[in-house]
Amino acid sequence: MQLNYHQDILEIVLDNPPVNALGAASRRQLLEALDSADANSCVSAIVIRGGGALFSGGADISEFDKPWLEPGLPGLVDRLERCSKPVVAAIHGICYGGGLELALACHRRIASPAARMALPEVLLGLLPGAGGTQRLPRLIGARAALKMMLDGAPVDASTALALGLVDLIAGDLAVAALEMARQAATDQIRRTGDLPLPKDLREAVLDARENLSKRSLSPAQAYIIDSVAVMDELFSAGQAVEARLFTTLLATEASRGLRHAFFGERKVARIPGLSKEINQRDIKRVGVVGGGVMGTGIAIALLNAGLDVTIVDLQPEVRAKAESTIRTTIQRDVNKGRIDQRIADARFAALCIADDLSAMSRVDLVIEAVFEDIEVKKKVFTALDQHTRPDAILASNTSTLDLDVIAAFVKNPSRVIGLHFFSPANIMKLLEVVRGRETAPELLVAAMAFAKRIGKVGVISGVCDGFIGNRIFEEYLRQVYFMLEEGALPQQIDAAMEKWGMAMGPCRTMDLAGQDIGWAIRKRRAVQNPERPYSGIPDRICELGRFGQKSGKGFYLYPDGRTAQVDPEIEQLIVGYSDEFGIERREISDEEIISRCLLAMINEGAKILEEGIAYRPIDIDMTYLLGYGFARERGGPMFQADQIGLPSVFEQLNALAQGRNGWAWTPSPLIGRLAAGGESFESLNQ
Ligand code: 3H9
Repeated sequence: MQLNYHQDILEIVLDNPPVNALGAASRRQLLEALDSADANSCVSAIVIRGGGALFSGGADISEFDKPWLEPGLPGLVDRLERCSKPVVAAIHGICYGGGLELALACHRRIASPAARMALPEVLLGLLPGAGGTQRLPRLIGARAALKMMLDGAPVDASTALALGLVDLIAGDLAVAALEMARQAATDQIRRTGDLPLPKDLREAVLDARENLSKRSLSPAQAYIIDSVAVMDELFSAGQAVEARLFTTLLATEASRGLRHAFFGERKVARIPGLSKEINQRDIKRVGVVGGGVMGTGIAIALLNAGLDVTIVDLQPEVRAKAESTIRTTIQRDVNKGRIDQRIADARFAALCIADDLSAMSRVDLVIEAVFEDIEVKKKVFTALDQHTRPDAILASNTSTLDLDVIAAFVKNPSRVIGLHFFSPANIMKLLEVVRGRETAPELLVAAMAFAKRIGKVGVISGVCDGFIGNRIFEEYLRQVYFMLEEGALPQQIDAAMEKWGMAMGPCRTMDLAGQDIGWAIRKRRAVQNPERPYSGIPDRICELGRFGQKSGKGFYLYPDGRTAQVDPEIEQLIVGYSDEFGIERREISDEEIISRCLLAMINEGAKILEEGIAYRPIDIDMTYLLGYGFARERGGPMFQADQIGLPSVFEQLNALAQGRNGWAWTPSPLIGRLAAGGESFESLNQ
């Protein structure tokens, strides 16, 4: 923390890079600075600003699972508000969470035009716990404050000014803040905590509660409303409730899961064992081979990120469809006010659609998104080898084929990498970055930077059938199908998993993805891994031509093409299958469904770790949170394993291995070792 004296004004500069988080050391220094300024008759006013590019990212989230160190943030913020000298918050860049709560306790606030302010605690399963729920409504009204706290989204400087969250916007912030402090020194101090209760308190709370019942909000959102609802003329009364609710939320699995995901999203970007010296590649022009659904989605994601895109497809009707889908999707963003026409036109101008791979001669990166057949891939990669610059990166979007085999189709396999997008590619945040045996390390660095550039999170996987995501999904589905033959029905399994936190149940997911895709994979695996058979139920469904949504029926009926409707024929088929194979159907509880699905994911995840396919458990968790609809509050399968406790996971796997289809449950030795050593998956995340 720096202290600068400008005659009688003390300027306190928060200095805790990279985000000026208000960790214990910063809090201590700030408290000391305030105490000494208060006692110093030469100081007539104080300015607090952030060093570097931002004011503050808030409380130090990494301290939340450790014992609290004094001074706590709520106490410090109160102390600041009680300061006998006026304090001005000079806000530039980000001012989030505890950082904004600090600013709220200052007596005046001035912001730079590009400043952004938010109380995003809700996104971590928390509420603003340093007086935010009590001060923000007093300052800007209960309705506006509830909105900011319930969605956690930032407001820009001009919105903040209109709301009364800041008093002034100034281009030359440092100078204007000193000027404001000088003026404040002659005025009476305005303390936010002393403001009267907001006039709209009752009404805003009632409306928010009504929304709560309509949309079933999260516990953090419910507590935010509760904390605002108890606001009292006596500030400390509401604050005490806020503190209690904050502590309660901090201990919930949801908040721990969300914080795990927050750090995980950042951790996966670090590639273990790679030197920081590796040069970044500049990727500006990208080629996409294949104009189908996947290629089109990838192209939209690239265009949205401002890249030049060349799509090559041999078939004129596919090219025409790709172009019209891209135009419609981008134009929809204009119609919805997300971008202006000028940006849309620039995106259209950056698109080129061609019928020959010679159009790839200038690109920095090619992403192949053609049919999942090794012979087709061979043709494409052999041609790309001739038509691309020797230093261009060649990426395959394959989801299940062996990347090392694909890389061998080109003279220099070190320039081949896997970039596995998830459908719809312009929406899903996950990008599985697959490192082949020969992939050059600099390509991994380039691919991870590229993922970030196009708004995705890259997770690195080694080569295996299905990589991280689909390989685990296979074991999940295997158990789902076994449970169907043992007594469950698709609607029960889907409902149980969705209630637990999956965005979509497994049977509905397969209907959406296309049952024929799963069928083709099962046929291939039946040859490659005959010792690991599936239940025959999904094959029976495919034999009836029920490929899911696209054919109007799969596990369910889709009368309108989208909404799943239970089909008694499927129940008959499933029950008939059990009879045919002499499998005695029994009641399967929702708990068993959830537990078997989860244990299957955990066990395969552990095997993937042991084989070095994933670097860390967090890579698996992020794959599932970002690509497979695993609820963020649940933290991912490996996080869940730690919640259950590895000794219990190991014991349950061993018990299952003794039962029906026990071969599918051979416990991962890694789980056994970690359990015996009293360790967790989290211990491998460092
Ligand atoms: C809170 O304030 C509670 C209070 O109400 C009550 C308390 C009693 N703490 O995202 P980036 C790290 S809750 C610790 O890549 P960007 C991050 O992990 C908090 N660390 O940068 C990363 O580390 P590494 C409410 C933090 O420029 C590095 O900083 N606040 C924190 O893309 C760079 O981060 C929030 O929820 C933190 N608060 O985005 C804001 N923030 O380099 C959370 C970041 O080792 N933070 N780190 O991987 C953000 O939204 C973004 O980080 C921010 C910067 C927009 C600030």
